[in-house]
Amino acid sequence: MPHQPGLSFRFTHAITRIPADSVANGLRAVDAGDPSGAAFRAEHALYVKALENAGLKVDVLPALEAYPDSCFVEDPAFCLPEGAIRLRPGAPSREGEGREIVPALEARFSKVVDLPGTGHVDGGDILTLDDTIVIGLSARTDEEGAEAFAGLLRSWGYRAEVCETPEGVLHFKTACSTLGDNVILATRIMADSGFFGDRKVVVVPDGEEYAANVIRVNDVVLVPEGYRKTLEVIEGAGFKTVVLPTHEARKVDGGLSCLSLRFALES
Ligand code: CIR
Repeated sequence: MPHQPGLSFRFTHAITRIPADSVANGLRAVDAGDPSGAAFRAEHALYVKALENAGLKVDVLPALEAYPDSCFVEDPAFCLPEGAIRLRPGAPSREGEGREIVPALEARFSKVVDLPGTGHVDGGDILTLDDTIVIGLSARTDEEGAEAFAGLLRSWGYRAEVCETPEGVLHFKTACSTLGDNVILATRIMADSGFFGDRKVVVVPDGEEYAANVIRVNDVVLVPEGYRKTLEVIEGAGFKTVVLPTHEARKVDGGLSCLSLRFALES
């Protein structure tokens, strides 16, 4: 795929979904207490505002009580300038979220297609760089899904690579993010994995691994609140930052990237 400067961080639009009260039943690896729907909605409102301040038009979808994890809209779909792809999330309780997000995709894209086959891919396992789209195999993204997704991307003219998400990491992007401009933010284990070739990797300081999930949105990097050392390394690498609370999302293994689908459209 030709290098598309800014593919990974130049956006015009985002789709988000308000957290439901049922988020208290959201999936999590370790129980650190239930998130509160009301407190999560307050944090979510700040998140939407930050995306708007970064220049995006944000579609805010209504809460879906039937799907506790449905505010994590990154997982059931994937968007590129030329079209959207409905994915099949790997957790059985989340599989129906793909169907629920289709109307919002159709409102923004003339081309909306399904992940071919019967395999599973969570959007959290897809890292878009300016020259490659990396798909991490994980407990949620299986080989069949990843290969079908990579094939679809290649048919659209993109370069796609499938690799292994390190053991014990929920999603590939739980442990790394693109800061744009060929710079990756990653935990030590991801930085040492060799996935990123000769790209510059900024390593998240020990003990702050949760802060590896940030999002570059146009001219700013959104960073979770409470990770001072990571904030310093990102700013030290020359990026402007905006800090946002993610305390409720974190209780159910969610981070900043999971809460939106971000894309660039011409109008
Ligand atoms: C889940 O386990 O599916 C949700 N509780 C959290 C999803 C986070 N999504 C993401 O990292 N893309």
